[in-house]
Amino acid sequence: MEIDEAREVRTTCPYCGVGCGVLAKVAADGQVTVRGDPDHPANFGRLCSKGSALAETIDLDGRLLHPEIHGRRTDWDEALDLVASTFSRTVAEHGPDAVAFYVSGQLLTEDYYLANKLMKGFVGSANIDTNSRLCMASSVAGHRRAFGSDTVPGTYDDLELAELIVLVGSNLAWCHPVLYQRIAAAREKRPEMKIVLVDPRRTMTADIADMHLAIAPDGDDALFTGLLAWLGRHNALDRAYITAHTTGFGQALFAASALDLAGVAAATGLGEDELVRFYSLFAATAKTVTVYSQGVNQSSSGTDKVNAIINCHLATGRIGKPGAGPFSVTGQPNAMGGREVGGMANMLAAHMEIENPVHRDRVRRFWNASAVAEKPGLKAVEMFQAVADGRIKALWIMATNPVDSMPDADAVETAIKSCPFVVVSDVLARTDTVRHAHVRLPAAAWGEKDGTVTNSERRISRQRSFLTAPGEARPDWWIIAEVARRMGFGEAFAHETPAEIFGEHAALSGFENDGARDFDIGFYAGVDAESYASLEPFQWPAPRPGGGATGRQPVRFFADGNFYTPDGKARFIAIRATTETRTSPDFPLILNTGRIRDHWHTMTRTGKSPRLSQHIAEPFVEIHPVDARQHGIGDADIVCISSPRGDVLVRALITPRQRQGSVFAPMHWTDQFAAKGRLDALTTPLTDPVSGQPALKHVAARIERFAAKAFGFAVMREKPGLVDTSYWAIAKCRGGWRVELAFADDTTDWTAFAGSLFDAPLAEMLAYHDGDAGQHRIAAFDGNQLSGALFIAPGPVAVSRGWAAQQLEEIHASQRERFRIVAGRAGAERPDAGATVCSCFNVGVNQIVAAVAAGCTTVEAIGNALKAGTNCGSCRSEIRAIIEANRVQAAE
Ligand SMILES: Nc1nc2c(c(=O)[nH]1)N[C@H]1C(S)=C(S)[C@@H](COP(=O)(O)OP(=O)(O)OC[C@H]3O[C@@H](n4cnc5c(=O)[nH]c(N)nc54)[C@H](O)[C@@H]3O)O[C@H]1N2
Ligand SMILES: Nc1nc2c(c(=O)[nH]1)N[C@H]1C(S)=C(S)[C@@H](COP(=O)(O)OP(=O)(O)OC[C@H]3O[C@@H](n4cnc5c(=O)[nH]c(N)nc54)[C@H](O)[C@@H]3O)O[C@H]1N2
Ligand code: SF4
Ligand SMILES: [Mo]
Repeated sequence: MEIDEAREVRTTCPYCGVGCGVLAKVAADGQVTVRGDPDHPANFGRLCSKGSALAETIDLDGRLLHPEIHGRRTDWDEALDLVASTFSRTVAEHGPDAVAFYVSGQLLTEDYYLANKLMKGFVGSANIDTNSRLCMASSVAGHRRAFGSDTVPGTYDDLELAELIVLVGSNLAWCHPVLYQRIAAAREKRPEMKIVLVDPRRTMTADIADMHLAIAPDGDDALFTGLLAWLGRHNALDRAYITAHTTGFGQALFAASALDLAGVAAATGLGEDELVRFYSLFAATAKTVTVYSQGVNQSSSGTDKVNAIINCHLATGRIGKPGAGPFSVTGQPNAMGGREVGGMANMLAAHMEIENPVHRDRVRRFWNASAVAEKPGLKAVEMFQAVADGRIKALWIMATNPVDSMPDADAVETAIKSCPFVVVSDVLARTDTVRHAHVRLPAAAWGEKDGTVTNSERRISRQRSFLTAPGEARPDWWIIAEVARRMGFGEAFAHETPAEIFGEHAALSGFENDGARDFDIGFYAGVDAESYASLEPFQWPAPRPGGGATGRQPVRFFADGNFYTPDGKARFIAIRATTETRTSPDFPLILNTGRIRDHWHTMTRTGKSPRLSQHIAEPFVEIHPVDARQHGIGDADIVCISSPRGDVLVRALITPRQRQGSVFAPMHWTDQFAAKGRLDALTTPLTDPVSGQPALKHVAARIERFAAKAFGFAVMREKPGLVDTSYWAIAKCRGGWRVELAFADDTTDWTAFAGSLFDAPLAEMLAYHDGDAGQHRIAAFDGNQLSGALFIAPGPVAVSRGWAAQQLEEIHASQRERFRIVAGRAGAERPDAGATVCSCFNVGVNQIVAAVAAGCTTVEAIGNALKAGTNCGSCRSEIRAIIEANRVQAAE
């Protein structure tokens, strides 16, 4: 009966920009379950591995539960007073530009709106920037150059209607898995649909692609200017559209023609035949959607890449039509909402411009603002430089972890450490950033807070709370409003609920908006509590009735060929593709960075989930076999990657999917999960000149084999304190924790080391030592249960990870059973499942390989045999790749 009483709450997944609807249910015993919302138009019930594992990430382990000043617990009054008085005093003494907010696309729109209002309308500075600067800034800048507004014209339906989808710098299978699944399903229905992937790496997304263009890093400008020139030469332009609805075509075509086909081939590293095949396909397919993401945005030429793509769509009139258009997909759950509220330093609010005096005056009147910022503020990279050189004296960081995610992260950490006053609002008590805060403010987490988010297709959905905030945690909007009131701005920050804030945000979007601004949700101006509570997902624009469409009718932007530029025409941008060599004899490789399937950014949430932590359990670098050989690196070696900025230690993963000359490493590992895995210690502050977005995908680096004298693997029930080795990486598993280890010297007393890991008395340990072979196995028990086991070998440890982790959950009744853990080949009698592929059903790579050998040659057959891939489907591309690889092997 307990379950029946449970309430199912309709809310939204807090991870990626797909913005899937989820149904969350709390049973009477407190057990939370989460499933996809079948009625939500983003996902129609689907979820990926991260969404499916949400219930594993909401425990209170490590939560920040009370405000703290200098590490001392305090109450809200004291903390808020200190923040307000310090910000006020700093502004009074040094001017408004001496303070800054660094915020996040993971704030809800209501939080974001208030933070922006406080800084730009009342503090009087525009020094509020966001991690979206690292994420969407180039797309925003490109849209504004081309359309006169930051409008994303695409919708998810377009992906299903398209006949050609070009994925540029997007690993959709792992980063927007439900969109990937929607495309895969559409293609199953219409096999004639074509997909082209443009990515230097052969990612899992290549699995769905008819053509993979393994482009040279930053070759995209050349590829798309080359395409424009080719369309011109092959009579594939929509001349009528160009004439009626655009300007600047002549210059753009002229600039694009600077490279001939051979030049494009050289600049992109692609064959002329490949180029011609792609160009012909593009020319011949009216219904083309070009989806792009960080391989485009995170570049020193990111804005040009965006416009090079948009140019091709304008030149063919493929925009504002069903199944056609450029489509920048957002990364974070509320990246789009952040753009609506003007969360970036160079925007105002509701898509108004800070440089525009009419806009400033309008916002001032609407807010009754005491001090509207007069000029753009500092963009993220500049902001932390200003912190470093003392121009910024008080900094408030909300819902982001810049010590791990900003480029040149060691310098960012030093800057934060040197700042006289640092406030961090976070849900965790300990992150690499929180540890440096003078004031720590406990924020309510997903599941506890109410508000709205906007996804990649401009769809606004409610996040609804289904849990009570623990301890004294409070929603971000409340924290911001309290500080604003204490700074003397009570009247403008009198909001008592998120509904009131949303109502005001909606009203501003419609205020004096005669259709000149794309972002208009005036329909919801002053929305009442009840309507807000039951708000259904809707797409913007949603102007007031009478002002055009009603709140529910989706509008297709640019369908009439009108844009938001002064003359109403879209602008071609003339782009000359340049190639830049960043490598040098000292740093001969290009480091590319990004994401993996089951972790989210700095792992503050996904790191809590045993399921998600098993897919890839340690930081790694993908290296092409030829580069690996040249550098004397073997599979599973530990590798030191260094750049002029810093270095990290990660595991080698040798694969031909990687482009020769480039290496790829994930951005996720932090000081909380690895000895030296903070990848952004390597990246540089080089930014795109237009957008200020850092070039996180193209950094000169070198790799060296780390000469480990011994390797280790350990499982343990309790999280260890300090792990004293050169290399360690820790991951959650069902019975506790698993740790990968490597040692620079071999003089360690292994039993004592095991004692330090497991916090167990040395006398009670079982040990097996073969000094000559360098093999050591040590296990500690607490009664019948394993408290920890350590395996040491001279090379990468061959123990089955799954088997070892499982021992933590089993009862070892007899001494003989206990001894089995350290004797013989550990787990040899049981097949090793191998690295987890399907996190939903915990199916490992070796099980899939065995099933392939037994005759399962389709993803469906594997699903029938092992269930793998039959729940969220996020691993289906990997399963297909494993089938392919093993079929090939069988054939050889
Ligand atoms: N699992 C998971 N999903 C996520 C996130 C996560 O942390 N984990 N984060 C979310 C967020 S905030 C974001 S922004 C998105 C990002 O989503 P994506 O942009 O899809 O992810 P990335 O892995 O950052 O980069 C995409 C690809 O760009 C390629 N690339 C690198 N350089 C170039 C280049 O010069 N040209 C081209 N064409 N491609 C290049 C990389 O090889 C990489 O495969 O993912 C969102 N979804
Ligand atoms: N090398 C490299 N670096 C990158 C990228 C890359 O591709 N390569 N990608 C960049 C991109 S696109 C992005 S988006 C960034 C992401 O980087 P970050 O924003 O730094 O990453 P997160 O781990 O998502 O950090 C979110 C923080 O907010 C906290 N938090 C969670 N919920 C709440 C809440 O409700 N309120 C508050 N106050 N706090 C909360 C979490 O505990 C966590 O500390 O990384 C960027 N950095
Ligand atoms: S695709 Fe996955 S991570 Fe993204 S919103 Fe949907 S369930 Fe969440
Ligand atoms: Mo992002």
